[in-house]
Amino acid sequence: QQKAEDVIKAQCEKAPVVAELWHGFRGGAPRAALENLAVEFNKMNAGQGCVRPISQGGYRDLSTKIKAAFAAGNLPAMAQAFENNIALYLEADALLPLDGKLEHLADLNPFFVNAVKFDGKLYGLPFNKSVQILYFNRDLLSKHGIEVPGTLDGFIAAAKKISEAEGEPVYWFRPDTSTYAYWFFNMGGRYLHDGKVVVNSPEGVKALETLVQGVKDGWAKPITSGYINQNFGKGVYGFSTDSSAGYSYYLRAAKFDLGIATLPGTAEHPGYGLVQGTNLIVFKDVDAKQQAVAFQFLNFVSGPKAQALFAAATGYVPINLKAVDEPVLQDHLMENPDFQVVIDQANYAAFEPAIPEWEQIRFDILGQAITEAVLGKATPKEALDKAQKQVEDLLSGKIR
Ligand code: FGO
Repeated sequence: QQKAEDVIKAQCEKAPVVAELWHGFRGGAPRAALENLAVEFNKMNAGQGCVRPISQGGYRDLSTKIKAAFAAGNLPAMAQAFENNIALYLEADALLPLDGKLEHLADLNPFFVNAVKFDGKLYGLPFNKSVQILYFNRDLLSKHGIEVPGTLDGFIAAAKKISEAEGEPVYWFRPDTSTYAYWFFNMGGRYLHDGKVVVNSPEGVKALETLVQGVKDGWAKPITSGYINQNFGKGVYGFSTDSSAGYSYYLRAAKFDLGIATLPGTAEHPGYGLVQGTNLIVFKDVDAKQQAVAFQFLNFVSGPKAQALFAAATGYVPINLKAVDEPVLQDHLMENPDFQVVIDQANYAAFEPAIPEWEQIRFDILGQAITEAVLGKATPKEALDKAQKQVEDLLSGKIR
């Protein structure tokens, strides 16, 4: 079988119009699923135009390259973008509104659609949107007679109990803004207070203290290099709170019975999971023929069938609400009933702020603070207070 990338190359050589799609998938099921959609689209659209997905590295490499392309004037027709990336690109007036262009809009998850509206206009198509879920080692829970925890306290208690019995921490986490968001949001935290970004709220300190204390108390293990699924085998894995888009990677790497569940929250409802993954955007300063192909592609990939295929292959949330009625997704749910977790968790989800500076804040400021505190280089309060100062300097234009 020919590699999808080579098929696309051949398809685009013959096409009168080539619309590039810059993305941040390095490989694995997400990249394969995206390329498969492009192959299908290009086949249908033969003789008219083709879409060529181009990996730019990871998500942050992608936004760096897009910013460079603003200056160089070599923007693609389409790209993936987080909500905060959209806010940033809008400062450069670089995006085409999608209002009136999306065939499936009425069927798309309104929660995700709402997140890509800026000043009442639609600037993105939610495409590969993920939500955090609870991953767990079913064998380990059975061994210790522990049920899947439903509440935050129950979660900590379960992690403690198994960790004590195993003699090592079984809740694995990456000390980053994503993992932290789960604890932060479920302890009642929010980042925006009357339009001001606050990263050192009492809830923020409490969330970070919980992780730091978890490490000290021996139930939480920081994974400082690679994804969690890349570290299986290096100890006893029990739980993680991670993106649903990791599902294919986790399944492939796990030598144990992998379970997934909605996040521990309260007695009344599941915990809130951070929404990650990206939207597709169309750039303004690009040939109209390419833009026309881009719009056709957006309509293709947001259809129920394409979304059913894409979600089943990856663990991303199907953004078209009709995707669940598609035979592909019905069959997938029969074979793997766990997938329902992803759909259910999408009802309990939360976003980080969609402000232009957020990417810088989440990695270079807040992310740094979280890592420092978890590694014991500062107390949670010290680390977050310092981060708050940096956020204020950044937003007031001092360090931009
Ligand atoms: C990733 C990043 C952002 C922003 C969140 C932002 C930028 C986070 C987090 C930093 O599509 P998602 O849900 O999941 C990714 C998907 C495709 O690569 O598969 C996941 N993956 C990949 C390989 C693997 O071995 N295991 C695995 O789980 C991968 O995480 O996006 C989640 C992880 C991070 O990239 O370290 O979104 N994120 N908000 N990145 N640039 N800007 O505002």
